[in-house]
Amino acid sequence: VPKPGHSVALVGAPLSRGQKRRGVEHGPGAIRGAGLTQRLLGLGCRVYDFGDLNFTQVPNDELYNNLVKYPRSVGLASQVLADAVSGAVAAGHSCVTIGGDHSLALGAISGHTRQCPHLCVIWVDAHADVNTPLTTQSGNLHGQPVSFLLRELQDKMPQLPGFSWLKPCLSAPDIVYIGLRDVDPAEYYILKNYDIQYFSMRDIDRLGIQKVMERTSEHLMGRRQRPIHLSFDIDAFDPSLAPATGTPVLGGLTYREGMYIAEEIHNTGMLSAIDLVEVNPLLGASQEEVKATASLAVDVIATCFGQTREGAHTVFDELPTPS
Ligand code: 4U7
Ligand code: MN
Ligand code: MN
Ligand code: MN
Repeated sequence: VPKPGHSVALVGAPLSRGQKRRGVEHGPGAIRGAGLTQRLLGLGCRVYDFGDLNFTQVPNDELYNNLVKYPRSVGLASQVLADAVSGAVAAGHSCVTIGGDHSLALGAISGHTRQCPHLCVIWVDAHADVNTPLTTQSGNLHGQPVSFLLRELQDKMPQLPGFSWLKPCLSAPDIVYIGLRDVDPAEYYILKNYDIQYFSMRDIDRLGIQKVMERTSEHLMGRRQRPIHLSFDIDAFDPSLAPATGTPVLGGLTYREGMYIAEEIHNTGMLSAIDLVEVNPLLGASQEEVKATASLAVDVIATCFGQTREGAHTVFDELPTPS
């Protein structure tokens, strides 16, 4: 008996003010252009494409503290996205947010927790994105979203213009990182001091991706099953596979490791929302590089919804017989 396919909401989030390179606002177009909807339909999913959200730039969006860029624009866009994700999950969909830069995750996760207060987060990234507005060296908000979400960090967070709507909604034990290989000193301090579980590329080298996924499940779901929010930064992959992205770092995930992560997340049966971020079609050296990066993003999402490497997910239940 075929299982009813997943009901998937697609939300385009062309947010780019969380970082300084032009082009990441075209990520949703590139990922759609790589055939995302068709692939999900082919897996038997019902797809509801909500189109791209309209993020208006806030005029006179001055630096916070002489450093943090576009706080009001990022804050407002995240608020709009939070409402969209919350609405999609409330309507019974699994919500896929296609970015856009990674600052959008603070809105997506915050909106998701309104419907699923006990969700957990798997953050796949070369970076920890847990700088606070007071520790960031770049001033870019895409390197800070996790700090806005963690309850334990709130006494270290200044009140940023544009963020008064946001309440911290995650605790340190609720998140696991996979793929880290470029962590700032203050971020390392936070990971260690607040006991945040992470699996760096070195850990993947030592343990293998299978044990990493086992331990991730054990850490997040050992006591009870809970909805998963997957926040997947395409720069987690090796730059040879995902060149069209703003902050590439050598030594990333292989294709097989990335697919294994997505397969295991699908196998939990608990996936509730995904962010797929940091695809920047203006940064590939060629059209081929842009296409490869966007279709890698589609492979991750399709695998999260049941595409397998060993055979079709859709049921084939009768062989033709000769008459
Ligand atoms: B991404 C960085 F300093 N840590 O804070 C920072 F190295 O969403 C990089 O993971 C952040 O791509 C990368 O700017 C943000 C930097
Ligand atoms: Mn990131
Ligand atoms: Mn990153
Ligand atoms: Mn399935």
